[in-house]
Amino acid sequence: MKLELNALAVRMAGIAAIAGTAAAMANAADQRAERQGRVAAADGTPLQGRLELVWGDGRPGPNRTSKLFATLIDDDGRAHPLDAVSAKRAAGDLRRLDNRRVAIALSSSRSANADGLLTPEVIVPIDDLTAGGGSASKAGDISTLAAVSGQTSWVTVMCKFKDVAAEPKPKSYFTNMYANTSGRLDHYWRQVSHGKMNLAGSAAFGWYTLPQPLSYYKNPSNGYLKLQLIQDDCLAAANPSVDYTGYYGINMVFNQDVDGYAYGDLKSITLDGATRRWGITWNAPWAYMYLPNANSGISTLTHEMGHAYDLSHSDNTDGDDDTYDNPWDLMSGGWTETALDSNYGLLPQHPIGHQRDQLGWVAAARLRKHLYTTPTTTYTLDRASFQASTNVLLIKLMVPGGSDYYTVEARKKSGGIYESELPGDAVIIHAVRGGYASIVDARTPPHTYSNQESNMFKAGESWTTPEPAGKRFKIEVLAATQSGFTVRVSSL
Ligand SMILES: [Ca+2]
Ligand SMILES: [Ca+2]
Ligand SMILES: [Ca+2]
Ligand SMILES: [Zn+2]
Repeated sequence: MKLELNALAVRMAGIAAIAGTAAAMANAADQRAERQGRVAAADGTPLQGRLELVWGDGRPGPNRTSKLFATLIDDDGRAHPLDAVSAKRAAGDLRRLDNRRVAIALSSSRSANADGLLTPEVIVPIDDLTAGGGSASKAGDISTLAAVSGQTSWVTVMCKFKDVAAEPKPKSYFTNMYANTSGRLDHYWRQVSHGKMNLAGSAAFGWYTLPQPLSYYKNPSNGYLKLQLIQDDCLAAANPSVDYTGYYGINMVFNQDVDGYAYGDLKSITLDGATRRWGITWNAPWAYMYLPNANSGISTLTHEMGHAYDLSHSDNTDGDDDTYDNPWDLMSGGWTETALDSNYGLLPQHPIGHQRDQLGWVAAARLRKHLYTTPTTTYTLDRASFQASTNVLLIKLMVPGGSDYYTVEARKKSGGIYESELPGDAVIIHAVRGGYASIVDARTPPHTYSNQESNMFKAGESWTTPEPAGKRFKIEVLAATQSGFTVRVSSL
């Protein structure tokens, strides 16, 4: 224990030193180039800039893996790829620092690993400091996502490798993917946002031939797609025909898989004379079309669009490294418990209530915040897919003395095509800790995949949150209704 405390003290001292140095640097911009030159020599001077994270989602299947690419963009616009494992360790919760201004102290002994990736020792946010207000204590605050509303048009850019002739689908396929008809993207996003946003004005362009063969876009040391390189070439190929400023996001579709991953991000790009954030996704054929005997289809492309709306994965509570084991969420499942379209493949299920809430899609009149001091209350909870309902859509149970809470929502298989393959009709509960949601399980230990009866609370069943007395809630499902459940919440 003593050793752990000592290690923490050393770490805290390091963070304080970086914060102090960063503040000094902000007042000495003219020295920046010189200092960054020294960073390249790894003398311990912090590097600063904007941190960019890109999610990589492995091809769907039982051993699906995720990948996180972390890059520091310095003030001269240079990209410094970071080793993600070191970066996670250095930041604590790396995901909270996405798109924030950070200072990074590199290992003094070894600044880059064998792949040429920088290996950070400590990463701290400094945007509060450079803004002249607040303090480092704000660093751990959960950032609130920007609400997504109105028209968010997307453009699909179809790019083929110079040495691969195949055109897996014609342009009409990608244009029709955006239709406001069942099983297509405009319809899906209108449904899950309860009409708060749409994809009107979306379009597709291509095929364009990339200037280089496939191997050129593959990192020889780790086999991964070179995301920035193929983005630059693909968007440049379409640039004369596409005015990117008219779109919220860009779905890049390629004619062959390079590394077994699809990617999605919300990132700052300069295009057509504008510098702003675009949603952007990188898709292999399995992420956008049906392939026989494969877990393929637009559930993955839609999941990447979720990342491009700034959503993170949800999870369950089994404690494994797999964040694809919550089949109730677009941002976790997507390859089981989803409907299948013979042309577009696997269709996405709805996002969980926590994701909807983050994007501003839960109407205030249908959201209930239940505090510990709130008297015992019975709620009429309707299935999350029921847009026209005036009953409760989402209950948040606020744990006293912190920012953690639980979400309670109802899901039904009768909620349209996207919900038709759900594990069942039930109330489901998520623990939201540090801003990230995990579906709870009444069984100990939790199931490794959360499509089980113990993840579903039905009439006559109840669950009590695990906090100590004085901080916990009991959730009782009293009865099923035609469109949901009645749920009683009491404090214990
Ligand atoms: Ca253009
Ligand atoms: Ca898990
Ligand atoms: Ca699992
Ligand atoms: Zn993902």
